[in-house]
Amino acid sequence: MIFEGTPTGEGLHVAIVVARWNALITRALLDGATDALRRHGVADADVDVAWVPGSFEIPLAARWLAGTGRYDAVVCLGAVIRGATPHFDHIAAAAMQGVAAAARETGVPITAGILTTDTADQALQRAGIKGGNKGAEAAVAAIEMATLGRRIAEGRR
Ligand code: RBF
Repeated sequence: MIFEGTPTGEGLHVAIVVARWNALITRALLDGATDALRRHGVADADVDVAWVPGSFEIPLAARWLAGTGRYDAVVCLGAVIRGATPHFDHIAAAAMQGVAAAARETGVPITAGILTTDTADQALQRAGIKGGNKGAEAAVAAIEMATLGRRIAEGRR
């Protein structure tokens, strides 16, 4: 049997965690994510958003949301920009590894639209200012994983 998720979000409940740090960029990611969820059939009323201070705090909020059992998937959005700070690698790694751990612990799909870039300009480009929006990609990946999980659990294609 071959299992595959689909980009059909009808009836799904989705939570979004978004970091306030670099808010100009993360708001664009949030716009991309909510727009993608809507276009793929997720009802606005079935989408909840939780703001956290920075990307370092994303995993805990994602874990809390996933742990409620109310959501089919959680989408995480942040922007870690290298600039001149040695903190960059630590924050980026903690955010990504923490998100992965929260997904494993709960069994709820949690996707990461967390940008890690050298400059704010690069982050803006990946937040849909000129083209693709990584928030939208993370939202569609969440829908795909939620539908894949259902199909695997039910043993059907
Ligand atoms: N959070 C981000 O989401 N993106 C960043 O680029 C970012 N840079 C930071 C740089 C420094 C030097 C510090 C101290 C924090 C930064 N944070 C950033 C915030 C971090 O994710 C977290 O919210 C704070 O460290 C509080 O725990």
